[in-house]
Amino acid sequence: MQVLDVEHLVHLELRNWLRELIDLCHPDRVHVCDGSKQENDRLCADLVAAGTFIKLNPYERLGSYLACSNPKDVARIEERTFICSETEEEAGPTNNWRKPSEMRPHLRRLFNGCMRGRTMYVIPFSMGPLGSKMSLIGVQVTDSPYVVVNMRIMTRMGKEVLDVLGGDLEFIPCVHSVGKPLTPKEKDPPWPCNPEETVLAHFPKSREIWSYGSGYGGNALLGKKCLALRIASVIGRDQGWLAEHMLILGITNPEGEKRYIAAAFPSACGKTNLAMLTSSLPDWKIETVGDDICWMREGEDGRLWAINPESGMFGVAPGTSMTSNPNAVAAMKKNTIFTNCALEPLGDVWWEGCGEDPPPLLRDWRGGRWDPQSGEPAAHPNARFTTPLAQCPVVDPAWNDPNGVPISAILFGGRRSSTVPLVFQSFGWDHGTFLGATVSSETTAAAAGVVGKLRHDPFAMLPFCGYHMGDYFQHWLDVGGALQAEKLPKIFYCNWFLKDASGNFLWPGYGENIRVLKWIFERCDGRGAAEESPIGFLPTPEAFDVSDLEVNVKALFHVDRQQWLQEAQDLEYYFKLFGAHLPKTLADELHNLRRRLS
Ligand code: SAT
Ligand code: MN
Repeated sequence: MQVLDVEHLVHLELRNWLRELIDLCHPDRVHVCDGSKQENDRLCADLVAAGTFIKLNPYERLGSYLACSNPKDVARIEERTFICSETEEEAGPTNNWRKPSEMRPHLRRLFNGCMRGRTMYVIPFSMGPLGSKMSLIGVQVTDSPYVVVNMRIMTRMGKEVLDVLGGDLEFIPCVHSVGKPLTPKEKDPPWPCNPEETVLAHFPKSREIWSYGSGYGGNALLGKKCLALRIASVIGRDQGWLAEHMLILGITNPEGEKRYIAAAFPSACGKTNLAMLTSSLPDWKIETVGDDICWMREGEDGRLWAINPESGMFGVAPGTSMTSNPNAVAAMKKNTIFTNCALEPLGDVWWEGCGEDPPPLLRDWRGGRWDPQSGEPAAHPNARFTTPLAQCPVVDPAWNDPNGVPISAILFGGRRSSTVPLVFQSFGWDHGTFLGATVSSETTAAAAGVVGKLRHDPFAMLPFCGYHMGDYFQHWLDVGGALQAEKLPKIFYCNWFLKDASGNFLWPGYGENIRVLKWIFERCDGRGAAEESPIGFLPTPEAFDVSDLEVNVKALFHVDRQQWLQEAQDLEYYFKLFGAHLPKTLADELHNLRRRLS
């Protein structure tokens, strides 16, 4: 392993920035990560020695580990997430705002000496294929080796990134600390963190990220939501492209024709499952480009092209099984980091909905013997697996292509038990933007707080947009307006989560979702019949393939005028939140919806 030294880095700005951080955080040691396997092996061995990692049974899970977090550090914390723009208006009504002149001194106080007794790791990483015009480079400083080994899966990381960065390319500075300095005699807990002082600050103008106090997921792997969504959404606004909370999949029909679809759903609503679904219709095939984040911009041919800025999945474990997602199950057979899953006595992981009964003597995510009678789950509901995307059996051949893939359709969806039918198509780009703006969904365990509460989550970006949401809507209208209408992706809205009066799901979901994608594919090709309804185009009964399925088609595509008038009323109220920033086009779309309903 080649030892990289801060003082030998060729990038002057990077060197100076690191010197300042070393002065501020006072780490005992500094390690610039090269991303090599040797480095990773050593860090994993250190994590095992520290009690953070348990090495899993290599016959079941080669090169894999389980980490269990502090019970106070298990999810994203939206109340502690801040956009520090100059004015509150720039951050908009959906973000927490702090004045930079208040946040900066607060951060200086928190970070002062915060890495005492620890190693400062320097992680150069690329969001997007190395050297792609669409990629962005970040450098994360962290005192968590758990973060380093996760970042090595989730991003392209290490020496090659420094080579691309060269002496003068720009990088996005990301500073992270678990916020638990150690005195010389103190024993380090297995999951150091500081829940009382946790704060995640984003500076859109200087494009900086500072995260303190949490070691979990999106709070700590700063390339993901912080850079690839909150900061990238601001860069995309300034440069004319889109940074979205979307999966990207390729779909191939029986004739061998292929299209790419991007789809936005809130966290823990099945993006990973949809991105790699195993089709229930023979001869239809799905391949995966990404399962969480999508950057889209105009390509040379005037269409929208997309890359997945990540290189791994940070997927929700509970509910992942051979039935719901056999490809994810195969992907996580090796080189995977599990967090907050339960542990079997023979050294494999277990979670609710894994398809197998809990074995005796299960250890729960808190580290104690699990009592099946307790009513508590053995795995935390937001337990995760971190797995290289390349290990997914159906990873798309173009997933790492620096040019990305051309997008034919965009889907929006949320978790709605009523009102919204299984699938419908927008009348055009502006109406599609309106549909994105109207996404509502029941909250999940991906963020701290109440689960199952219906809330507006426009474009599934509510916790991830780095500026005023009203301006973000306008940006969507502008991006679409700049492209030729016939080259624009078609926009759809879908809802897998409809329930009947007894609370049973109306739609089987998972592999059967291919039927929805099939109709979308055919609509993109100018086939696939549809009929106009007040809310958009619905599939005609003949055009929607329910062969061999026992479902209530009528209920799945029912548009209840009363419910929709109520929905429109609620939207009118919601849209007021955006004040003068609400694009007139969207107010007009709402007006038109009302007119069509009455
Ligand atoms: O932000 S995380 O990556 O921790 C989880 C999520 O919201 O998808
Ligand atoms: Mn997500």
